Parts: sequence; structure tokens; C-alpha cells
Amino acid sequence: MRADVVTIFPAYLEPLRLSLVGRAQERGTLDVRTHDLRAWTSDVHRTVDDAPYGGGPGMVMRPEPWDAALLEIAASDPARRPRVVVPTPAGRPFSQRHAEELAREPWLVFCCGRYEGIDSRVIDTWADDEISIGDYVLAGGEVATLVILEAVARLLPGVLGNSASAADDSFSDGLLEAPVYTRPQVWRGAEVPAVLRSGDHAAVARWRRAQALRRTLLRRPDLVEHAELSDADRAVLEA
Ligand code: 6GU
Repeated sequence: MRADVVTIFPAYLEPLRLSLVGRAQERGTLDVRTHDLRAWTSDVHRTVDDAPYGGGPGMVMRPEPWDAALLEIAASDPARRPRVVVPTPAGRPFSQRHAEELAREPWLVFCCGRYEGIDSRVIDTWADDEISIGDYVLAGGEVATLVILEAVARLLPGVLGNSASAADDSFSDGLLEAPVYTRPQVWRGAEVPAVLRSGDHAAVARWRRAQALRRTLLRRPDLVEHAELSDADRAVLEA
């Protein structure tokens, strides 16, 4: 997958060199190219913003540098058309399903807005998705792009060491994951649940499912409503 990121703060994307996403880049599974929007300004001050029409606080990102940037990036591979993603608190909520969908795309372009946002005509012209990562406001789209790219990159073929772990994730079955433990068997007086040490794989699976169900009911009852539940699941929830 290729991912282009357009921002006025390219340094914000440096963490993508690290860890799992960094290794995916080294292996050639993912090719992230970060671009400074100011490269597509034409005035001496390299201005990217202006006052909002209609008044109000803050500034709005001017359309011309965005259009020039997106035209040049799109023209770099005329055989394909990138999927253009604009992270914004006014977007549709990001979800694991959304990440799975983006992970199937060969080419993504992220447009990181700052200030009060990007002139809406750029969005209308270019954006395939406007995505919010949650109900709070960040200073710009850069951190949201990091979040979305990490969620997508770990779904790319060969990125996770154990491909079973993506299928096991919280949300992939619509529920939160069960708690996990490692050694020592007793730590600060707290013992690892005996079933996990029993060697009974079916019993472990039943325990994990029950834990996932109870935890989800407690923390995210909205998810339980949409999960596919067996009769055994319903019995756990009613207990
Ligand atoms: Cl995608 N951008 C910004 N600036 N704030 C956000 C967000 C995105 N998602 C939640 N808050």
C-alpha cells in the first residue's frame, strides 16, 4: 500500500518510522510519503490560511495549495486513482470495519487540516472519506492520520507476526477482548485464573467468550446490541 500524507507539520508523522508501521515500511508492504503543504504555496510568506467567509474565530485553509498538492500527487501515478481521506472532527466515526475497508485500498492520501479546517470546496472536489477518530477536538488531522494509518497498517498482509491476532482483536467479532495474563502465576497476591492454566482449550475459549461478553455489557452496551449472540452467550449475559 502507498500512503501520501499532506500536512504543514511533516515532523508529526515521524513516529511512522517506528515499531510495526516502521517495519512494514522497511519490508516494502507500506510506502508512506509525507509532503509539506507549503511546497505548493506561491507567495513569499508561504500562506496556507485566510479568514473565514461569514466571519467568526480562527482561520480556514486556502483551497489553492491543497488543489495543487493533490493534483501533483495524483499525477505521480496516472494509472491509479488514490482514495482521499480527510480526518476531521466533523467526519464519520472511524471503526475497525472502516480500517478493514481502507486496508484493501492500494493507495491512500491523507489531507491533514489545521485551524478551523480546509475550504469546503477542496473537500467536495477531492475527498472520498471524511473521518473522525472520536468525539473530542484535536488541533489538526496529523494525530488522527497516525491513528488511522496504524489501524490500517497492522491489517496489511504479513504485518502482524501472528495473523490470527488480527482476527482475535477487540471489535473484529463486535465485542471487547477478554483480559490477558502472563507469568508470574501469583503477582501481588493476585493469581492468574485457574482455567487459563488448565490446558483445556475449549474451557479457555468459553471463559474468554464469557469475559468478553460481560466486559462489553459493562463498558460498551451499545456493542452488545449489534453483536451476533448464541444461546450460550445470552445465558452468560443473563447470569
Ligand atoms: Cl480526524 N481531526 C481533528 N482535528 N480532531 C478530531 C478528529 C480529527 N477526530 C476527532 N477529533
